[in-house]
Amino acid sequence: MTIDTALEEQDVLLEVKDYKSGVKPVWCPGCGDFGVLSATYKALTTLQLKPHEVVVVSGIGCSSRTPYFMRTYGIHGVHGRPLPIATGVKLANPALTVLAMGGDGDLMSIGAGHLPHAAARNVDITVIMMDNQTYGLTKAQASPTSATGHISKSTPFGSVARPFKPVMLALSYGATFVGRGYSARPQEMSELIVQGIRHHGFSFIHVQSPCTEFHNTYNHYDEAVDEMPPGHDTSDLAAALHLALTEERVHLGLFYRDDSREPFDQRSREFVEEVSEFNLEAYLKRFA
Ligand SMILES: Cc1ncc(C[n+]2csc(CCOP(=O)(O)OP(=O)(O)O)c2C)c(N)n1
Repeated sequence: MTIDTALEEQDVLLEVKDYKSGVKPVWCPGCGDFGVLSATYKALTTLQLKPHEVVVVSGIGCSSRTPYFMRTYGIHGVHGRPLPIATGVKLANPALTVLAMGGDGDLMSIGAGHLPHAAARNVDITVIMMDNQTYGLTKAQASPTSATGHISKSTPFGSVARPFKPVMLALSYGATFVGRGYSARPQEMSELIVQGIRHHGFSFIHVQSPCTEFHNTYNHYDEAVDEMPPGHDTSDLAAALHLALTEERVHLGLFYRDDSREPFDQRSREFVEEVSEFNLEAYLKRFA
């Protein structure tokens, strides 16, 4: 898709329609991913980001089709690899706003090994994980976030594994912005995405995004979701971890943020300057 840069150059107020590609989503009726898509359109509109300044990177899955529906740049990558691709895009052009969007299979299963590294490096990208607790595209195998006992095509006697806790993982890997949204609450999610994009560092937004076809959890989440407890201190990592481990309630909103750490793209620009003064011989002597 080409982006009409005439619109970009003018100083016009961008509206939600300006971020829509015109390709109609192929998701099933009621799919939670519609809520995530509309929250993302809304967030880009709030931030008035020019479509050519935004890159949406995904892997493979129903949720990973998102870039097709957005009038931004996009890369529909390979399964599990949105984070390395998004990291490369951000390092190549730090001026871009880079979103990595995918499912619980994509980011917690085949791509799980990339999350710790991207978070620990504090790459300035915003990850939006659409968690339906199943593999939707390949028709209902259990995923790493499926509940213990979950019956599916791949677990006919019930899943034996304990479900991953994505918010807890992101916090423990060192993500500097961690929040949770729910597809049925797109307005709140949109505000979280705005904050995540504004945050200069690695942002991880976990979204409970039910799959109406294979694992319809709307009734469960309508009842289970909750606001952040009053007075929750978003600079307190231990408090955030404690909330993330809570089984009874599913808290929505911002768990944690740390604005003190230097993002990776900034550090890597400094490397370029350091490399020009680098003395390889002297360096290697340290290890002789
Ligand atoms: C290397 C590789 N292995 C397996 C697949 C098959 N595959 C495609 S999507 C997918 C899982 C999708 O689940 P998720 O990421 O949770 O996305 P959803 O469809 O639920 O949104 C799998 C296993 C693939 N495309 N590539």
